[in-house]
Amino acid sequence: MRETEKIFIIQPILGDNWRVLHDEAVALIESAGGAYCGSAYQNIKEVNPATFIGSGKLAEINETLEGLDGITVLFNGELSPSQTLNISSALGDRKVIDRTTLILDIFALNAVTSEGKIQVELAQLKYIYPRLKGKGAALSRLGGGIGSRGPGESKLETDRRYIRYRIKYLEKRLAEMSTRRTLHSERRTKEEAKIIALVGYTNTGKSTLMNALTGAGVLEKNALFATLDPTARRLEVDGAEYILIDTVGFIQQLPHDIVEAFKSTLESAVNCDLALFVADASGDYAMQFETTLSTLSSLGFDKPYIKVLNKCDTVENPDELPSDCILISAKKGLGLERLKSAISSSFADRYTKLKLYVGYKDIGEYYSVSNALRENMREYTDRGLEIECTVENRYLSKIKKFIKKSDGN
Ligand SMILES: Nc1nc2c(ncn2[C@@H]2O[C@H](COP(=O)(O)OP(=O)(O)OP(=O)(O)O)[C@@H](O)[C@H]2O)c(=O)[nH]1
Ligand SMILES: [Mg+2]
Repeated sequence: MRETEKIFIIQPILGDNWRVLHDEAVALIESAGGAYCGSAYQNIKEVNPATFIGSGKLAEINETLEGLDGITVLFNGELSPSQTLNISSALGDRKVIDRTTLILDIFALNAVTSEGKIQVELAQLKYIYPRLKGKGAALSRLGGGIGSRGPGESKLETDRRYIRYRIKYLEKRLAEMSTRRTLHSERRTKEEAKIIALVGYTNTGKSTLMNALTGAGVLEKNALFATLDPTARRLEVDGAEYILIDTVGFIQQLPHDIVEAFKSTLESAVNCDLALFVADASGDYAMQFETTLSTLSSLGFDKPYIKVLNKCDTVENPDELPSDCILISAKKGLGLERLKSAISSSFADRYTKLKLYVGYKDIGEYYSVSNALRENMREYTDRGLEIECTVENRYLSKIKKFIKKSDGN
């Protein structure tokens, strides 16, 4: 087995959440199979275009690391190719990776299905491609280990033309897979089971909750991005059937190329009927909810959601947690009944059962709006159709004309 790679963090102090970003970087290093071995921090007022942080600070870090071989430096932010090169040179040609490269590396390690692998390779190649311009040396300096793993590993150093060709090829394969899935989900819509999506920050317990609710047996692990491939299971709540899906988690500054590559996977979450936003009650849950909402919104998400605070067993004063959240412990099985009633009432508040009357002359018009409702019963009478149906409230105005008055007309 390869010796565990030791990683030293350079943390720029920019904005007020640098501490959380730093602690996340330590967890990211562990999730990538590396060992955290220390940090240097610098207050940044203005980004130095050549080296991001100041050159004096870099000289100081170089001294600290002097004589320590085999230590990789993680710059906890996104670097341009020339910044990576310059920092590496200032540190005696040490291997330097940035936060994006590290996250891509973890994704590469954890991708299981062929779709997941393609998505990761695509994200990696898209990140690397513009970085191969001019002096492409930043890459070859990676020299194996963390930051250079993944499905495209052996090809990273080949030329831009090959990468361009490969990106096109992978995009085409992903599109084919996505079409197949759309067909699948159309069939599912016909079955009418509503889709509930577990979404949220990484490592907050989405998969543990999936297991607690459905006995799915999916991987739960104290690591970032343990889940990459979505799983779907049936879930029964108060006699109603739903499909619960567990999918990839989010993090602050999730690389754009990853969101883009995982768009097709995330589509199932974006198009759900209800989302459960899961956050860690013992962590910075406000930031976690905000990151989840903004990442999903960038993909067009506009569905109702319930905020769920998990890991409540680890909090001393759960009473102090925000009251608009459902408090649970997926691991201990606490609060699950409360969550189920919140799910039921979210749906109950959103749907109305109605009787409709459609005169035969209006049938064309009825069909043009009928996809907004679910027919439970239909009867043909002398003058038209009598229909019992369930309608999502936001579509009520579309079918107003057909709603049967209580006097029978
Ligand atoms: N104390 C405590 N730990 C929990 C609870 N729920 C989950 N965990 C732990 O949190 C860690 C992450 O759980 P997962 O279910 O894998 O989290 P996830 O959100 O699916 O994470 P990713 O798939 O990596 O994004 C595991 O070590 C779980 O055992 C809980 O209610 N209480
Ligand atoms: Mg998971």
